[in-house]
Amino acid sequence: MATRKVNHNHQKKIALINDYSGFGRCSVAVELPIISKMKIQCCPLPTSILSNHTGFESFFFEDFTSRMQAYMDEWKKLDLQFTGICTGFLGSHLQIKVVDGFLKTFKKKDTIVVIDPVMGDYGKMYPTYTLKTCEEMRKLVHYADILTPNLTEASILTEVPYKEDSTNAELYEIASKLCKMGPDKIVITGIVRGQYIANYCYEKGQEPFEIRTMKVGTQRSGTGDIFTAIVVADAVNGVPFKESVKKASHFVKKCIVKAIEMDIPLTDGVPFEEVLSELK
Ligand code: PXL
Repeated sequence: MATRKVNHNHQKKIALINDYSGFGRCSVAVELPIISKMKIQCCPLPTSILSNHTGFESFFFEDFTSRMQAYMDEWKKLDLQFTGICTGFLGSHLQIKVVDGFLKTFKKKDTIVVIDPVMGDYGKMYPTYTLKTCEEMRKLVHYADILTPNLTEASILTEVPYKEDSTNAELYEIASKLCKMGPDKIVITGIVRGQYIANYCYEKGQEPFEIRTMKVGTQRSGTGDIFTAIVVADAVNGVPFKESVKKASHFVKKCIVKAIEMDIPLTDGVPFEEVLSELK
């Protein structure tokens, strides 16, 4: 007797490849609730498990690289089809290779791939990053439809020296170089412009634009992950890029304002739970 195959693909879903940090509100811990709130099923593939993120003095860390293939194989057996795939913090060049395999297997013609090339900040690479990891990350960028680097990451990827006060002409040059590497849409995040924070947006064949929000307080962990989660969920929901970047910037600002109001330590991320119901 032939068995009827169950179809697990009646709802849009996003595969989320990122670390699981139990405290500090970053990566999967913030992206999953945001994607759910935006009415998309979220399927996390953990890259590592941490008690709390690396911005704290001490943390427990377990690398998941050697388990990822077996985990992916089960998803293959279930014939899961993803409308979106989103990648974040990747710990080693070996892990990037595994993610490359995931994209080869699960990226279909209509899958939207968003890559947040988490590599560094303030002009410096994170200590876990090596030249080899950067090289592998450059290869991964090739799969992206949307790329969400900060200025440090955009500079590392394009090998353009980091300049905090890059002009729009310089940002255009960096973004067009990134576009030639694969993605059609790029948003370079967190550019300090006096009392504003700007996101420089580049869309292939269109006039670039900048979305500015008033700078409040200092940067906090996890805000980049919130930003990327909104961008990927909106892309899957068919929201235009400009509208989506605007929404993400304003939501992040709202979360930071709430964090200041509640006197949340800088390490602890932002209390997005307090304002999540306002996210559409
Ligand atoms: O939000 C970026 C991030 C993600 N994952 C881990 C981190 C950080 C930033 O510190 O430590 C584990």
